Amino acid sequence: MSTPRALITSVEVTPVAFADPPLLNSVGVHEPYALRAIVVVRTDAGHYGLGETYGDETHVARLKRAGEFLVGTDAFNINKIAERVAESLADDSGQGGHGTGGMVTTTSLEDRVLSAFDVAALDIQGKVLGVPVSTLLGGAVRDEVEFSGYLFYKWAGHPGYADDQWGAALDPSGIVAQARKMVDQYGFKALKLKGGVFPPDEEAAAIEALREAFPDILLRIDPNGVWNVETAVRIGQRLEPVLEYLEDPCLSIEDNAQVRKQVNLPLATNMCVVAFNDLPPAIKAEAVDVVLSDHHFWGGLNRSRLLAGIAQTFDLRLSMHSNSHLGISFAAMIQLASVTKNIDYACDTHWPWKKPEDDVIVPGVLSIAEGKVKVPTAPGLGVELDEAALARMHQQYLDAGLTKRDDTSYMQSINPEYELQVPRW
Ligand code: GKR
Ligand code: MG
Repeated sequence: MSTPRALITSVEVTPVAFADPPLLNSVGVHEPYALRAIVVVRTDAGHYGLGETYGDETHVARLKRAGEFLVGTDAFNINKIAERVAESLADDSGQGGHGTGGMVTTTSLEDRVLSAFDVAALDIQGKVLGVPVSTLLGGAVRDEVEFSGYLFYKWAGHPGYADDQWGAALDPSGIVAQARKMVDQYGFKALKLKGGVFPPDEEAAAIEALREAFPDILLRIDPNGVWNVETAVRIGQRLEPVLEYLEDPCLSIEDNAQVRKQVNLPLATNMCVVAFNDLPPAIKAEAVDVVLSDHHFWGGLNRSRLLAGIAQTFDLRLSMHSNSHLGISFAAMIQLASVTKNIDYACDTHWPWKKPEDDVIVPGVLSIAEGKVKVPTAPGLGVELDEAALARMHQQYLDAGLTKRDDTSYMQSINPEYELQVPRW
């Protein structure tokens, strides 16, 4: 049997936009549309592979440039793809295009550009060989992946738009009502509250109200690093009896290390350990217990497997971080979680926050029931591109007129007094 090959003949990168509710966070509020970039890699034998990542224009420009460097490369050689991506970035200043609205700016440039191509190449490999991506990554250890319900403080609707189906959630009772809807609809067994929005004691009260309303559900809070050490220790100690883990109470490795010494809870992060070179100092400082992996900035699925190996070696636990995303990213997250034995917690997802009809994949494959998603078993990622939907969502991007995620400016357009502050409390 000859060695499989799949020569890349073209790479298309298409920015798309989808409706997003006014979700509040530590840097402002989500805009009416979230942006993503859809990567379609085509091969000489007529296969295509899909990738999805941030839609900020700087990132899109980098993806397009990297795509040009990949033509002629074999989709079975991801090491070569990584080399070509690095070459495409040789003269890059590294500024901008982080895709997180300024919340996390220290991810590796090469890894976040490589990620979408790693996923697309694996999708192609799976289609050529007739196996799911999970098989290429060493084989699924679970056939369903568990997700947590991701709660946000939010307004009833974007100013000037109709209210959305979720309603307002601006205090403990609003958060409990939102959680009730999420749990009824999706069956989540774990809930995470996006904090860093209101004074910490109010957010702690929301967690306590959730505990009372849902005695058996696992709870987490994530203020995205805007608490100082003193606040983080005080609130952390208050919530010791109710939390599964405390996520990014402070921003730096040093501050989180101090908090961890004084709070008897696992400390999780997707902000102070976001690249391979963060691991040695974080491990040395004993700053965190749980790394929230995210293939979009850890270099794709292959390099996320490497992270899982390092985590196992150094006795770190793993969970999974999410940003607003569509179905291609969701499929990739699910394939990765299905093969990662040491994911010890339900993974995060923003999936419930988007309208089901807002997607670029043929619907019907991915759905959350009982808090879990069945791992697709069709070749590759297991999802197919809907070309008409891609065109429609690209038009939505053009009509939205947004070129990058900017929660802060949007918030300031509504409340001119709003200022960024880290730490805020
Ligand atoms: O969607 O506003 C948001 C979140 O705050 C997101 O951007 C974070 O990256 O979910 C993320 C987190 O866990 O920090
Ligand atoms: Mg987080």
